[in-house]
Amino acid sequence: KPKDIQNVLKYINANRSKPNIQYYGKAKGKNVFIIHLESFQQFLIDYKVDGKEVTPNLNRFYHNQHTISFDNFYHQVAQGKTSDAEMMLENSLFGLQQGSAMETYGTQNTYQAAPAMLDQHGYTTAAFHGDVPSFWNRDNTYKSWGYQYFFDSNYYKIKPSYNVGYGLKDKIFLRDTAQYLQRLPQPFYAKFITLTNHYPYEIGKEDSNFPATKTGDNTVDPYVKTANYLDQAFGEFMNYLNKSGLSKNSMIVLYGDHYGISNNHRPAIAQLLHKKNIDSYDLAQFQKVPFMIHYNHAKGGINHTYGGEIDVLPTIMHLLGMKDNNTVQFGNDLLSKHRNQIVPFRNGDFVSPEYIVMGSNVYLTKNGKQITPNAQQKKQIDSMQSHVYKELSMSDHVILGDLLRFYTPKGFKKVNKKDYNYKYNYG
Ligand code: GP9
Ligand code: MN
Repeated sequence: KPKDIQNVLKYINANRSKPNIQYYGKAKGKNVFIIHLESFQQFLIDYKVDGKEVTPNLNRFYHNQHTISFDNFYHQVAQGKTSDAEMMLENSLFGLQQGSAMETYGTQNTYQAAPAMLDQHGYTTAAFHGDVPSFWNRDNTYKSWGYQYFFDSNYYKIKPSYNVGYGLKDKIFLRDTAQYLQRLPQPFYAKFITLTNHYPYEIGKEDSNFPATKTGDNTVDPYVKTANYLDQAFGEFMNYLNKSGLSKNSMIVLYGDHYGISNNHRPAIAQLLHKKNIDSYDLAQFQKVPFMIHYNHAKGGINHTYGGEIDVLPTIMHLLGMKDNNTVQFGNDLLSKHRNQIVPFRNGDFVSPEYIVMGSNVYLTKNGKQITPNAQQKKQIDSMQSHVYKELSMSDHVILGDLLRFYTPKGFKKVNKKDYNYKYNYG
């Protein structure tokens, strides 16, 4: 068993992509903001309802010349939803086929996660979230990942009007976060998990008068309203970051964790996308979520590389100028020039610049045509498919076998969970 990790490392080392010198280390020493956009899909970017932009602030950010924006970035979550996204983003390990790895393997397993690595590079690390700490077993998992602080809902003064759905409304959450943020020694790595744009997409008139869509599907139609509210909250937070000067010495990273509209709503999705019918190709595209990176003077623009949540950590590490020669991470740097662009979904389907494979259906990515692969195409697709299964099963092996306990990368200090206590002290 301890030997298994050596096989994993061998595989990862053979597949690692080289950093792009145009970007490597360009955000070195900066604060890092990870802003989790709940249930936020890429199609919302520049989307209009009744002629009005749903997310004007995010759109502006997306098109800013110093934002590196990705338009072929996919979520890769399964049943663990938010927790799968967190697992991928902070460890570059896939979530599990079933359940939530944070719940079943968050407390006991050994990890070499982003917070621990950045801590050891002199960063203060903190997570902020307006829900109870036990949701998705965050209170335990974050210790395994080495978060120094976890500001959960107990840290926020709550009035009845402050809550909707799962917890604190995004505007209140981000506003009241400043008091803690101001006291964090810099540089810090801080993640903010928003909440309001979550099914069932409830929001009062006083918070958003944005018009709902009119597909007639009640689950779908209010989605743009809470997305608009999230956008307002983001806009206000950016104002704060700009006014306080924090944005100057920070790298701001935005991502959508997963779809907000599930595949069970095909007729409504077709209407939203102004299409007569939608097929598996459209549904695959519909799994795109935003991924954006912004820092002062960044060489921005829309980047078309194909990637997903598994690729975030290597990308961030390279921007921060951190070497990843010996890490166990399954993704690869999205800014690298020569990278593997096969994006696995958790069920083994995948997207690539050439093919989109959904079950037994194969599509050409460039035009959405369904094909019956010829011999040569079949060979290509088979080899991509086995790559996908290999990655997923190796990652599963790391988590299910707790393999990282048998291996500590050079220069990395093992996390000791007992070092952390997130209990709010009501003193
Ligand atoms: C709850 C929140 C929601 O704290 O993060 O998680 P989700 O339902 O999206 O997985
Ligand atoms: Mn979520």
